[in-house]
Amino acid sequence: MSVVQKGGAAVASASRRQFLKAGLAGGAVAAASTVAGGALAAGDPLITEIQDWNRYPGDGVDAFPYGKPSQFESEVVRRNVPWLTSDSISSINFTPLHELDGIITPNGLCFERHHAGIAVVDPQQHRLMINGLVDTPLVFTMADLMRFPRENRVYFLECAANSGMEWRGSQLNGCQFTHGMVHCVMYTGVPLKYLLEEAGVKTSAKWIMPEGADASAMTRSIPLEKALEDCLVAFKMNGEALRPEQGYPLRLVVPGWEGNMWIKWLRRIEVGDEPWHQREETSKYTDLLANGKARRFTWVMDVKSVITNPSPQAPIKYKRGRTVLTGLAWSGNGTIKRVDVTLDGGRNWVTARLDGPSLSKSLHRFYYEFDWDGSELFLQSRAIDEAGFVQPTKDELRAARGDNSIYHNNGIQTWHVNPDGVIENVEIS
Ligand SMILES: Nc1nc2c(c(=O)[nH]1)N[C@H]1C(S)=C(S)[C@@H](COP(=O)(O)O)O[C@H]1N2
Ligand SMILES: [Mo]
Repeated sequence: MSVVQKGGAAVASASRRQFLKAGLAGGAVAAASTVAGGALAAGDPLITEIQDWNRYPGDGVDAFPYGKPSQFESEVVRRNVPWLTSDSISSINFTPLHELDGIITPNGLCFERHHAGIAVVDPQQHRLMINGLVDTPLVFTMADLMRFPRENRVYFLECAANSGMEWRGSQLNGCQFTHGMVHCVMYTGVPLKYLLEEAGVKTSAKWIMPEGADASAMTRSIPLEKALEDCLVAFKMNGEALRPEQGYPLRLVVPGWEGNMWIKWLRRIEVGDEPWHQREETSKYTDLLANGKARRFTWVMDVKSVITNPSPQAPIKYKRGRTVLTGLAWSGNGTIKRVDVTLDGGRNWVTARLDGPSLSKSLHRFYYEFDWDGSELFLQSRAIDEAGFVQPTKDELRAARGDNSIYHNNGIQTWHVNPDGVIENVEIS
């Protein structure tokens, strides 16, 4: 749909009719509302003068053998919160969700979480071993792996610590920081099932333990059932080789489950009959409850959503009128069935419009178009997944799990829109 921003009135009104006919979710667009620049600005040099880019030829092909974003998009980058960790080797940065649209995260913007920095692994020298409770221990080269049938699947990866700083109250001002430990790409990889079948899993086997080739040698225990169901040994993201930050040349994909289990620089998979209780599944990534006990394992990333625009890093820059609200929803239980949004902190809810592919265990994009009257708003979104789970309020989460938790915060987020369009992270639940 093209909303005409400059040009003749006739064109503008035709497109206005289409715009209204297309049916906005929630409907209420006042007839008088105009978009910025709707009226022809007499004498605007950007219209009347020929600009340089319109006059001189640009760079030829091959000026950029590997293309990159426009120089005008230099603000669209991952960002770190320096006080969060003492160094950048075991640290985290965040996906700029407020700058993106659709459901796919561009490779260069996928958030990074490393426990010992980015391993630089030569694919020629990389090996994947399968050992433990198998008939034949095996070692695969990358070339060996290319001879197995592969699959292409779009999945989100969310760190269990995403929104962790927000557990006790609102902290960080921007959805990049509150919700940006999530990315969603199309993986190409070999189903782990084929590799385990090749080695011949013994009947006593119940668990696998993938291990990374980085200096943290990260290890996690994963039930064999999940390994056989939908895990992938992936070597491509969005069609090209994994980025070094994402585990080049090989990473484990564990759909719908917490990011920590998606071992990067995957070098070994041990098959066993019990979980190993490694550091990352005991002292870390477990949910400490009010009574001081911790949940043993919490694997699935529950239903969650966030409004990405408007939001603190994406304020409203006009006084009133036509406004596009958009955001992301996801669930480790499958697809998203519905997203509701409220402009008044939960008194009235309307159903948002889902647009784009609805793929199991991947990000979903929602929109709600409305006419802002310039008054203060309390924006929230609430997602419902195909299993019927409804995203909880933060109070509901704290009632169930107490104040000590960090991980697995899927509570409803509130943005406070001030009449001047400035937006803040607040909590009203
Ligand atoms: N080998 C290895 N795998 C790892 C990690 C790591 O530090 N080393 N970090 C884990 C954590 S905690 C998360 S959230 C995800 C992050 O994946 P990303 O860097 O692609 O966003 O990778 C996981 N896999
Ligand atoms: Mo993580």
